Amino acid sequence: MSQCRAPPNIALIKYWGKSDDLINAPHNDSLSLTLDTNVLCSTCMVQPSSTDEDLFYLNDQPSPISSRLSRQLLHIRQKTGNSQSLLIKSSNNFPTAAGLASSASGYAAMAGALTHFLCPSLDPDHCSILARLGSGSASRSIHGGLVRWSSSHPFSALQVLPAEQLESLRVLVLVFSGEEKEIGSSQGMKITAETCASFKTRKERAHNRLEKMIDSFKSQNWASVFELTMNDSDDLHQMCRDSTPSINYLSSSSIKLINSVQRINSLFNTICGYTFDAGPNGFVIFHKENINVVVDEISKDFPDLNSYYHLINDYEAKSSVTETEHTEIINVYYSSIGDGLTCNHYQTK
Ligand code: 2P0
Repeated sequence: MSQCRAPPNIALIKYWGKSDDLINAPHNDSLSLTLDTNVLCSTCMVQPSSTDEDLFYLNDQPSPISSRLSRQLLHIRQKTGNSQSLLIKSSNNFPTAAGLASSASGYAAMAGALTHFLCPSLDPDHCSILARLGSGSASRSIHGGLVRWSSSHPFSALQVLPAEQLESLRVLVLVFSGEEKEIGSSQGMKITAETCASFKTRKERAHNRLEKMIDSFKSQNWASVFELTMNDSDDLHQMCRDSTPSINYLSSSSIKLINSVQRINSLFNTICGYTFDAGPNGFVIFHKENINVVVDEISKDFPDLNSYYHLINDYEAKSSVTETEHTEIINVYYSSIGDGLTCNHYQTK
């Protein structure tokens, strides 16, 4: 049996729009940081099925095989010529209702376990392509560190910088809502592509920012990395609002967090950046030496961050921890930059 673990990733230059829906080919290149599997992770186990059918379990519950998983299965079977039926078990170490997309980590772990079980000699690039067939952003979770996913054929994701070169970077995730979003990202991308005027020049904007951001990472110009991150998040959410129907993924808490980060940056010379995906939850990126300033300032606007201080392991709480009512924040994750997919093979009896 093969078992793989994969983390989520957070895009600094966002994937939004597809040039081919069937294979999740992206409209523009994107750039992401891979999170740490010790904090957030999906696990997938693949072994031979005891029946003639493929069987799938999600979080220990028998579940139907989604069209996305079918696409992965078809692809790997065509590639390997191996058609044995499989038992596939996938689970997340974070609650499905945590308000965080589990598709990137989930489909990356599935791609890893299917590849590892059926064709261990396939290279990680191919694994990334298989992950993409499940969910576009999953292609980036195969690799660790800073990852670029290309919008040119064969649309694979490649590592730009390994995690060890990003050792002091941290991502603080503030979960504001666990509710299902009204418009999922695939649908949101389609609406934006069809109706938003500024989408026509999105590819160029994303490309310019991405090239500048890679240069900024390499020259360790962190203020520029954080500025570009915020600009691209703002770009995505402006395009969504300018679509018909207008899509608003941000909540009043997200806006408040944007204001907190802007205040921190005006007081301390751009030491952090915010970014938001297709939902209200906030991701704040900074270096661990700035943790105290970042957390202290954000706590002024979000007093209930107090009760999560124990999860923010670099933070030295200066004030006494007071249990406050959880009015806005429903969960907090604090992650360093991780190494991506890991796989193991076990002999089953
Ligand atoms: C990203 N997002 O780059 C962007 C930013 C959301 C906002 O990738 O249809 O779940 O499965 O390819 O990967 C979410 O989209 O979409 C996403 P599919 P996916 O992270």
